[in-house]
Amino acid sequence: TSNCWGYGEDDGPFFWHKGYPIAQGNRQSPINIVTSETVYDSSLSPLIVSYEHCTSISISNNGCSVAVEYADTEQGPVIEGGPLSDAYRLKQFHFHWGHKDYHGSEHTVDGKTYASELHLVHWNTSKYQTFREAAAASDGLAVLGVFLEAGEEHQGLLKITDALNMVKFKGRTADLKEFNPKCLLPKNLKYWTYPGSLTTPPLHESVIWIVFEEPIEVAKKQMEKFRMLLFSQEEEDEKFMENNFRPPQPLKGRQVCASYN
Ligand code: SG4
Ligand code: ZN
Repeated sequence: TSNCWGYGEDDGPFFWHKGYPIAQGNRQSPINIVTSETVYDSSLSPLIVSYEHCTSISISNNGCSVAVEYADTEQGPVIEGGPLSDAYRLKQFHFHWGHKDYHGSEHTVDGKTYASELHLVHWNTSKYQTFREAAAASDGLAVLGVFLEAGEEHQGLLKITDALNMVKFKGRTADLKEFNPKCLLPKNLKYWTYPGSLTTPPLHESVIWIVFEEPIEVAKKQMEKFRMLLFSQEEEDEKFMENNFRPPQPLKGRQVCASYN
C-alpha cells in the first residue's frame, strides 16, 4: 500500500513505533479496563450528548476503516459535561472489527473483547481553530467508544451496513445524508474515562476517552458486511478489511474513572 503503516504481518501495530516513537509513550490507547481498579468519581457530571443538529455528509473507506463524516459547522452536534471542560464537536465516526465476532474491539474490559468498537470523534472547538490543530493538543479530542456484540439486528445501524457496498474499495466515498448517530449509543450512558491517544498513527496523545460500559447488539449478518470491505484499491490485489484494531497498551500509572450512572 501507499501508507507505511497498516494492520498486516509486516506493518501492523507492533511495528508502528519505528515510524511513530510516541507508540511507546505514556498515554497510549487503547487499554484493558480493569473494572476493579476503576475509581468512582463523584465530581464527574453526567455526559450531555447534543446530537439534534446532525448533518452527516458522506461515508468513506479510507483504507484503514469506514468513516461517516459530519459538516464542521457552528450549530453542529456536540458533547459536553462528564470529564470535559469544554464543548467538543462531532467530526466523524468509524469502526474497528475482527475477522470473527470473538474479537475486534480496541478497548477490552477485564480482558473481554467485543466484535467491534465504534468511535465517535469530537474536537474541542472552544480552544482550537481546526480539527488538525486539536488532534495534536493534549485536550484537543474527545472520543466516545461503543462496544458492538453479536446478537439482535440493530435497526439504526442498517443505514450504515446497507451503505457499505458503495465504499468497498479504499478511496471510495458515497453520499450519506442526515444520519443521526444518537441511535448507535447504548441506553445506559454509564462510562469509563481516561486520558489517552489516537489508536492509529500518528498516535497523538490528544484524546479524552469516554468508553460506554453497555454494548449495543448487532446481527452477525451486519458484522459480515463490514468484513466485505477491502483495505485495497480497485486495481490492487483484494485484501479484506478486518482485524483493524490495535491491542491494549500499557496503562503507565493512569487512572480510569467510572461515572456513577
Ligand atoms: C481510524 O483509522 C479512522 O478511520 C480515522 O479517521 C481516525 O483518525 C483513526 O482511526 C484514529 O482515531 O478514534 N481510533 S481513533 O483514535 O480521527 C482520526 C479518519 O481518518 C484522526 C477520518
Ligand atoms: Zn477508532
